[in-house]
Amino acid sequence: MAKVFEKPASFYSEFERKSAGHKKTTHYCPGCGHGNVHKMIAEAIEDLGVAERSVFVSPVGCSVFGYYYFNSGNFQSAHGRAAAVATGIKRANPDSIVMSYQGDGDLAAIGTAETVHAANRGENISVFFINNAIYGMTGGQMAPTTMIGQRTTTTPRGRTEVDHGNPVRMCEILATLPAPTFITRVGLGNSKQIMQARKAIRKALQIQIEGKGYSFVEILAPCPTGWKMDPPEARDHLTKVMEEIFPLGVYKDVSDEAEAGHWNRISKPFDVEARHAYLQSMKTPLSLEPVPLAKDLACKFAGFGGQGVLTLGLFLAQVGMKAGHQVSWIPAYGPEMRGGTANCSVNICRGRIGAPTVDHPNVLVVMNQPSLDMFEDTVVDGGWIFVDSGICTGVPDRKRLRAIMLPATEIADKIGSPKVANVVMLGAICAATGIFGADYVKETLRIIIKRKELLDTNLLAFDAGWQAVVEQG
Ligand SMILES: Cc1ncc(C[n+]2csc(CCOP(=O)(O)OP(=O)(O)O)c2C)c(N)n1
Ligand code: SF4
Repeated sequence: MAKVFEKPASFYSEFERKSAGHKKTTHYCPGCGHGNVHKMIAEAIEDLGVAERSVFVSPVGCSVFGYYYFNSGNFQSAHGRAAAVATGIKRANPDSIVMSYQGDGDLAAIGTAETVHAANRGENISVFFINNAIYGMTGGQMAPTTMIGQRTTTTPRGRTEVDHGNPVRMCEILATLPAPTFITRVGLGNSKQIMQARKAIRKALQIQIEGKGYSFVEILAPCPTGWKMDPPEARDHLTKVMEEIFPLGVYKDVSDEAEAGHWNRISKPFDVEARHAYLQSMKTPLSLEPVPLAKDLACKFAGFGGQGVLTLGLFLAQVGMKAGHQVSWIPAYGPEMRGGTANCSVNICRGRIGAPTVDHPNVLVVMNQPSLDMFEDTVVDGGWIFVDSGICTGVPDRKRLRAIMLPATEIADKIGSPKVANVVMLGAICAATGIFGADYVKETLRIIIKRKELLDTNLLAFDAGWQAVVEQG
């Protein structure tokens, strides 16, 4: 039977997103490692039969245009954030096969925190780390992996330990963590290494397909342009020099022991179950019992900057969190520090939160007229709207919405501080919706507000808001 060699179907046959005249070739320089690795990933995706489920997360760096080439789901993330973006995609779509593809500047400089924490959480993703010891895209500056003595545009006399520190070795660092399943370093220096790299890429994807957790494949790759070498010289440099500093090999592999869905429990430096039970049994004075939630809340809090609408959202989100629910809080600031508009979205849900921004709230609090004008129509039918009636001149549509008109700022003034108008509103929301009991919320405020005088004023404000709603019947 004839063997047919062709481009994998998970690679576009023509790169339509590129400009006219460049639809057949990649944008990479001759001899660049990115092209090789792209091809290996595309072949693996196809051979493993996951093309329809694959999502490729491109970084900022020379491979920023990954979406030109991969006929898969594609995301282009902000610099260094690929592992965080991949985490979000995977968690929201557990059936997807998510690849975080990153250079050394992206992964080991600006993105170090995301990288370490995604690995430490044992996210079920595959990370492909292209280490060419330089910032290729921006013209050859020093990278965290640049070697001692290596000349770059920012180390014209060579990197030194004293001025710049030693090259960062990511496999060695990540292998100290208990959660990752597979950590390996491979190279593209010769055909034997390329075969090993191919195998490692497949293995990383296979581990994810089986739900066994986090894989990290570091690939030593040539950058002839940044290194000022021709492609054969660059390959030699890779095997003769880079490998000494970055030894190839498997740094961690617990894939045989890993169980699907329990990947971050597989290597046990201590008895995880016993430790967890012990921590759960600790009763600190600050712990609160969970309370059930009758209805998911999607809230928007809006007003002038300085009125405390963001803090109001934060308080309610914290109460929801203490009560044991899924919560999110996303602020949106106007450009001015004070006097500008501000709003935030808060979700408090029994299940997973799909998107943190709230476009159609079932609870809206408006502390000024522009916010009432802007957001009233976005509230779902039958939703709640809380209006600071001392500030807003308009009246919401009471036929469509459940409206509470409350002079929150005036009430706060009487208590002694207009700043606690937001907590007056918090009291009103809890009283009207019945979402959380007064004692429970006040207990949470006692935990989160540390200064006694502030706490006392806030507790008074909460009670006043609650009372005002009770009096309205
Ligand atoms: C927030 C931010 N900071 C800096 C940059 C500039 N920048 C673009 S790519 C890059 C480094 C790329 O190097 P690397 O991750 O090693 O990838 P390579 O280009 O070598 O593949 C930098 C610093 C940017 N785009 N965004
Ligand atoms: S600059 Fe280096 S990393 Fe970038 S495309 Fe060229 S060879 Fe590849």
